[in-house]
Amino acid sequence: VKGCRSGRRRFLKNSATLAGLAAGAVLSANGQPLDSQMHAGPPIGDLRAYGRRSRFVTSARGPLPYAQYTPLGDSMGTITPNSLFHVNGTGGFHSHSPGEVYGGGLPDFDPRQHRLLIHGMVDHPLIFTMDELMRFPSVSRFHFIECSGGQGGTQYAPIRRLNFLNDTNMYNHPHVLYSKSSNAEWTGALLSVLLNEVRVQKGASWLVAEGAEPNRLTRSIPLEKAMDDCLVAYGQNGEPIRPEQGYPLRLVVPGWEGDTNIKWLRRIKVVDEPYMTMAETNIYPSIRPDGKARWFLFEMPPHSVITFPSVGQRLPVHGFYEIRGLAWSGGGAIRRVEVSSDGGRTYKDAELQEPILRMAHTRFRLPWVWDGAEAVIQSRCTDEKGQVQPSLAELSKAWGVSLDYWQETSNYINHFNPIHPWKVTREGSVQNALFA
Ligand SMILES: Nc1nc2c(c(=O)[nH]1)N[C@H]1C(S)=C(S)[C@@H](COP(=O)(O)O)O[C@H]1N2
Ligand SMILES: [Mo]
Repeated sequence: VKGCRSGRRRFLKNSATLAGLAAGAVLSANGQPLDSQMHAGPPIGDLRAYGRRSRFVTSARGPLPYAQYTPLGDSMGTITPNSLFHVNGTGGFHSHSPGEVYGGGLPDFDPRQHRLLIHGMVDHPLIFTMDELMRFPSVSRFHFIECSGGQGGTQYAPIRRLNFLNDTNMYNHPHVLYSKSSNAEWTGALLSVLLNEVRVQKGASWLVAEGAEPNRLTRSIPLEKAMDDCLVAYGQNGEPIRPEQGYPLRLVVPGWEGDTNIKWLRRIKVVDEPYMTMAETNIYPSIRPDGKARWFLFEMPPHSVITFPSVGQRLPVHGFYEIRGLAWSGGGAIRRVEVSSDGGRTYKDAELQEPILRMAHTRFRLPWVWDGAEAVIQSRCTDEKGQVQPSLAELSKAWGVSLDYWQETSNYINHFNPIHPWKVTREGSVQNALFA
């Protein structure tokens, strides 16, 4: 409260001075005259037809060149700007499945040439052009897409082990909370409408979706989900889907493992069994220490993280702060987020920012006064199914592994969603405390 009050008093004092002064001598909250903070900006002729952000804004995907995760630590609200949306499949170094290698550069499909084929167990197989797809009722929905996996082991471990990166020192990157989960408004046709158009035959129960890039990532999806809420999307946050996200067409499978959201979608085959593709047999069934693996665990579990204060950030003074974060779940809407500032001993309910949408990032916040002592802050969310985000200890118990397993294993790990503690040091820096 102290820092807060003194800041407020100074503010009031400045306002009092203001009353007796001519405009122009106004002081800003940091005590500098306002006019010294003004800039002429670029000449109007330099403004491009397609806008750009201020030259003072530098937030970027990273840590490049190995990964292109969303800098969630810099996020505001719930929408991920298209330029900062997580990108999977940049090929080579970071790729962990053949499907994730584009096979030479970013795909560059001409929408006039692009086609979607729907065939298999249907009465009327059809090939759709983009124009034809756009004539179907156009639905817009907010959904997160989160890569479900990361690899354990030592090589590039800080990148591959966690959905939330914090130890990027070894790559000499600036610290920021990176995430493999991004959130956008997707616009497209409902897959169910297209499937009704081709008339799915009796006995069909799955479909196989395939991307058009050279490696043709392919995944099997239950027909039930396809008929429920999947989108064949061409729009992302008010503009055509970005090439990195699958231009001109991608499948959006709300709340399910990122890699079911096939980008550069070219083919859907209606079938009566899963096809056991490379991605679903080799990558996404995470192998447990006892050698067993759970297959086709599609739905992403409840996940939340504090984005402020988070790794790489610094609290300049003691006093009032608003703890802010994001929560999401493949199980539906977020019902509750609790925040602790004492390492999980006690929790308080955070306020959820509306709109609270199903399978979408949800913003939460809680007022907090930092007294200058070391503090461990963390969030825990609950979704509409009543699923609660586990602590690392609870998650380890559920997997039947030790707390060290996650850092030691070279197995590919999926659905890693533990409560994520950040330590605020007495100097005000914020550090990862997950494995502390
Ligand atoms: N065609 C195709 N679709 C793909 C991929 C791919 O390599 N090729 N990667 C998948 C994976 S593993 C994930 S996590 C998501 C990520 O979507 P994003 O890059 O838009 O974040 O796309 C999925 N769709
Ligand atoms: Mo992924």
